[in-house]
Amino acid sequence: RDCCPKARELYVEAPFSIAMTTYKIIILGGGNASGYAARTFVENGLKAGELAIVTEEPYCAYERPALSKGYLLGAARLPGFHTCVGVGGERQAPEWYTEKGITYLTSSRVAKADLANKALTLEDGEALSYEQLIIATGARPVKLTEFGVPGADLGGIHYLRDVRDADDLVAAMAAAKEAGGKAAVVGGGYIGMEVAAGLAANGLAVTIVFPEDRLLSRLLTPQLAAVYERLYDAKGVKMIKGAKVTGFDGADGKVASLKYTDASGTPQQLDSSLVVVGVGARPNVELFLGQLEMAAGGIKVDGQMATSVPGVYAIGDVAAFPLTSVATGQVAHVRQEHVTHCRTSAAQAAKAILGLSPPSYDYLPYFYSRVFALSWVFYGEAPSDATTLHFGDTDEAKCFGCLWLGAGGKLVGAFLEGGSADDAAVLKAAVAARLALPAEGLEVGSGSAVVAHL
Ligand code: NAD
Ligand code: ISD
Repeated sequence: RDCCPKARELYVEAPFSIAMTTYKIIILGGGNASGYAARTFVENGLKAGELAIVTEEPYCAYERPALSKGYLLGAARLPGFHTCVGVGGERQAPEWYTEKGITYLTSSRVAKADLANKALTLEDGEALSYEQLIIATGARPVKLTEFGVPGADLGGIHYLRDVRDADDLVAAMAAAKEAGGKAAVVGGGYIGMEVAAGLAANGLAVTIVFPEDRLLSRLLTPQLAAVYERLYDAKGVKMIKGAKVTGFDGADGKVASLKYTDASGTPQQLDSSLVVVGVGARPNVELFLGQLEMAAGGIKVDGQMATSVPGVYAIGDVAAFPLTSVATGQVAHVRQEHVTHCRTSAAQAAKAILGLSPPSYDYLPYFYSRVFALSWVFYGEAPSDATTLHFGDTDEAKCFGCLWLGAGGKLVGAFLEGGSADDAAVLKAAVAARLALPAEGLEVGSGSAVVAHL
């Protein structure tokens, strides 16, 4: 502006001043994965001022799985469950980031990501630039409004993804209980099962409405699902299977009932002043469309979590990484919406950025859940064409499970309810090693007996 008349004119006329803050590393998205990446950077000598985390959430990273479990029971509240307490690590409350010289921009939504110019623009116009970028934008709940379901925008219809959603739900639960109201849960997956258990534990009359013939049908066999369904039944939770939600009715902008067609196609109605919807999640990729290669609905990465643009990495729910199937041995890009992948992919990207050249990402799919007093783990895959071997005492519902045997009797998946951490570790190792087992004649006793056999 001092030497060029045109620049001076532009400078004087510009309605705002353009200030660009540069960081060595920016993490875009402040979910759980960002906290785990920060931890790995700090463990490896990050210097003050090198890292910024930008998130639209008003909180520093926390262990998201708590929201559908302990949070609904009043057992988890911030700052108690900030990352990394989920693995017994240090609790990274906001002061932790300040002490480490990490800039944490909360309530800051990125409106534009210009990967060619290594620049991010926040909604308020602030501009940031980076040398290396980690994308950790996660996923958001699929909404029934996206399908044009009539009445889906009424008040009292909840989704659960972040602390704000959980706070809204906790307040709505209290109000519904006060009013002696009834709650409906749409979807029989992870959110459906965990939230229904939370609502019931809070004394609400709950009905789960879902299209499949059993709970968590993408994982549970009919035999396993039957055990959990008996438990829900015993807790007074009703289930409407084979149902398609067709709309909601309400008064004064607030939901009063849910409409659905039952398994025979007959229209039905269910009174409910509180509805929680858990019909899946959608990765947040919109900022990067046309700039990055995509796969499986997410951002395609390699075994270092590197995307198709040099210096840009993706981790957690949004990343589609190469995974070797335990069942087929084939490699395909997949996304894993699970906290363990969130943690390990975060560490992987941080190490890659630090030049530590970690071995290519090697991940064994793992899922877990806790409902009422029950708690299960699952390792590997549950292909529909595998031979399943159920074990344990499903009547007592204390310790039981299932093994999935693929080609050649190789163990490709294992589910265990109620076992010890040591039992789970044995199953994990057996699946990772694709242990060959005889489908016939295997002694299937209690969970522990099966583990001893393995
Ligand atoms: P999900 O995929 O586990 O379950 C979705 C359920 O909704 C299924 O039963 C599905 O058939 C049903 N559904 C789909 N469309 C529907 C429709 N139009 N009407 C009625 N039902 C419909 O997804 P979720 O439960 O919403 O969970 C969201 C995300 O959170 C997932 O990534 C999940 O893995 C994650 N999560 C995981 C855990 C855990 O691992 N313990 C717990 C909570 C959430
Ligand atoms: O294990 C889990 C869990 O309980 C979740 O809610 O993984 C999900 C994550 O929050 C999604 O990555």
